[in-house]
Amino acid sequence: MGRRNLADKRDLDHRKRSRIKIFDSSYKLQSTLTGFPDLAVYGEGGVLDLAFHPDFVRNRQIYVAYSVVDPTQPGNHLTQINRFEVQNGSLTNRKIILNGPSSNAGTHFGCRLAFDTSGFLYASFGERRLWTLSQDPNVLHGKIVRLTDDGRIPRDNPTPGSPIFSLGHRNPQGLEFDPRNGRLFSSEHGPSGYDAEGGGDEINEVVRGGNYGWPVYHHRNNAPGFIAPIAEYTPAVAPSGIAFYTGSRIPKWKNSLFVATLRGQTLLRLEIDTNGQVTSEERLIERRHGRLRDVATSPNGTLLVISESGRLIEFR
Ligand SMILES: [Ca+2]
Repeated sequence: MGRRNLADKRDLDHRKRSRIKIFDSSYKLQSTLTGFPDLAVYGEGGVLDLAFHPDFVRNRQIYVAYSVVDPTQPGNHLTQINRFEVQNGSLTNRKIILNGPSSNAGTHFGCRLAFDTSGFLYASFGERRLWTLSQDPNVLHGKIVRLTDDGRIPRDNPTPGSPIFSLGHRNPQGLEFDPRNGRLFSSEHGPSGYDAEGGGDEINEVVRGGNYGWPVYHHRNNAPGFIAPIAEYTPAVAPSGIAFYTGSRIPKWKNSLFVATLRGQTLLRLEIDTNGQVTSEERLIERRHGRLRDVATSPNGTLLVISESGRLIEFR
């Protein structure tokens, strides 16, 4: 397949610069959205992810996860999910969908957003360096949550009255549904040395009510009642955004799960069978473009990768 480097054309890094850039299908900058109420860039925090409402074309709603000062805990920041309408190039009608985990640490925010085909919103939260809380069902540290599109708790969540869908996560920075069957997958950073031996980065299939072990079990350690990763990386690759390739331009990549890695500076391509098992793995563009932040299928059917420095790479 061909590959083109759009590096000098555009900076798509929306993560920490407090803006969302909108491009046309030929990657020409159309407009920029700014003005996130209460946004407080702090450590690894900032603008973390955005998701389009499944009915965006009609209702113009987007969801943006970003860090804000915790008004109830001086010195703390929390991850907040906000919904906006995009009207005339501006963000309007803000609604706070969820206040996520709070901490005074500047790390392990997560956070990724994804909608399932029934219109429920999922978000992945890191443990904000308060690792024992990943096992605490009363707080949102180290959890993946499931909400209605206006932030209510669905009646059929695993625990009635709780937004928690799964627990025992450390710092999940990738979240995506398999388009073939609706199974949910996440990427997650393993321990850094201060909290357990380093490495142990994970790709998980996220199931309802699942416990992914942190901080009790990590790497490939496991015990009954806990779910081991479907792929594990030691030494660490620092997995960030993930995406299933759903385009038609590169047929042999169809339905592969791609993982952008930061420390690994590589794009992983995993083939996952319909039982959620990894059957093959390939490493692409290793150490060619620095740290890779995110990956997506484009509306043109190509595969797009964005680097930490704002370089956009297109496979076509
Ligand atoms: Ca785990």
